[in-house]
Amino acid sequence: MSNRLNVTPNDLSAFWMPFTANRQFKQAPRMLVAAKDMHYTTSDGRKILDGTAGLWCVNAGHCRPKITEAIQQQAAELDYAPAFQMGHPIVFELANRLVDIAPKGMDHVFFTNSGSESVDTALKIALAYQRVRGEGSRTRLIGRERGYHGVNFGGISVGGIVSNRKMFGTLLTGVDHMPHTHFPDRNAFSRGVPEHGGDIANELERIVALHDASTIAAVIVEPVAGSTGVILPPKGYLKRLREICDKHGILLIFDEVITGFGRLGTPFAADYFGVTPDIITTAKGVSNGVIPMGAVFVKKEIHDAFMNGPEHMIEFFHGYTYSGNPIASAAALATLDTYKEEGLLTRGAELEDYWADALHSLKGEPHVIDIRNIGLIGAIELEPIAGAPTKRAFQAFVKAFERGALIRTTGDIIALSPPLIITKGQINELIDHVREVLRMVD
Ligand code: PXG
Repeated sequence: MSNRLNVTPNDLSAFWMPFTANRQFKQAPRMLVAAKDMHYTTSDGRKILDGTAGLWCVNAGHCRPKITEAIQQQAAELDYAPAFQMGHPIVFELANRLVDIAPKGMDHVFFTNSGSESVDTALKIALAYQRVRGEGSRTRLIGRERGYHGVNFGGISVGGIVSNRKMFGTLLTGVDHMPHTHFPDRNAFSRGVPEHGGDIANELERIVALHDASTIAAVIVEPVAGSTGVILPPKGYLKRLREICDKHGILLIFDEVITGFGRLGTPFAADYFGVTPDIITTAKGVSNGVIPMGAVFVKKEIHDAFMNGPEHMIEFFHGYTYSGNPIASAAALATLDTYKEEGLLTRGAELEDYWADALHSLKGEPHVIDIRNIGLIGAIELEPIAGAPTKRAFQAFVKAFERGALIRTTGDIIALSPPLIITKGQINELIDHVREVLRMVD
């Protein structure tokens, strides 16, 4: 184990931390120095049960031997290979392996290094595809209120979380947003997919009528929205979006950065809902979060539409220095092996009922106004403290960490998304921590 284990840095000021209350954190830092399977170890030597798979990414659990070894070996053998006009075998093998588990028809993969890059890549593929097929007037992109599609300019333009957008100017032009699908008045304490509100998908027809289909390239949604506080698609919603997109020649993009790779108990959310989009964005679980990687899955027709023109010409002017990086590719292959050997891409289905029962046992605890679940995702929504939104949930987060559990909060919502290796005993332990914490907070 690293000799850094017990060293606490004494100057925290240089690192400007992402999505963090920097001044508050630096007064009382929460430092993780090691991890194994379901647990982190803190700098003061405490074990923390990981209720969030890191940030929704460590689906196979921490420091899994196969993945660690693959990275070590690859780093010693071929560290980096240019990604443009050159190749290395392992990334081709990875693309094939990914296509094997992807929904039928998603036959091609474009590699990126994060969810944000996957989203911007997908939006660019959609725009360019409409152009290469002779529909160049289709330049509009449609997102959704409360959507999260990463932090790059394309992603925040189609995204719908106001604090992620308001500081950054006019963003992309020609973007519109569908309404979100959160109806707590009708759907509170639903188990799984909520019953009410699926017809809100018809708002897409209104947007099409406003702009005309001939101006719209693509619609992007998270099949299950995570970052905004776990919002589920009501019954029939995604199927209806698919129908409307088909009717109007609009591409449908599923942002599966958190739902991809087993989170719902199926390899992808597209499998869970029986709705196949035209493009799927992924990251996180593709490499178990261990090394940055993202993968955009594309239908054959879309890919093939680019394979025209002179053969010496680059077909798509897009890519990253690290697209399909050898070490990330090795990590992803070992991740897929681990998922397969341990049945992790479908383990969520076996645990879904147990998980739902455990979560919903929190009904009636102080401050709880809604509980939502799907696959191995759970959300507990708290009544905000009057005049101090987010404070109660943040208190819960800090107290849970002190007690030995990592949970995630957004607004006044606690979101849970443990590694897919979690045991029933650990589910009980996690939920008991949350129960105790709810009884402690203001
Ligand atoms: N799309 C979706 C649907 C995401 O959830 C991204 C894109 C961006 O991925 P990158 O790799 O660029 O961060 C995400 C990321 C949380 C949380 O606690 C969620 C994400 C990231 C960090 C925290 O909900 N999702």
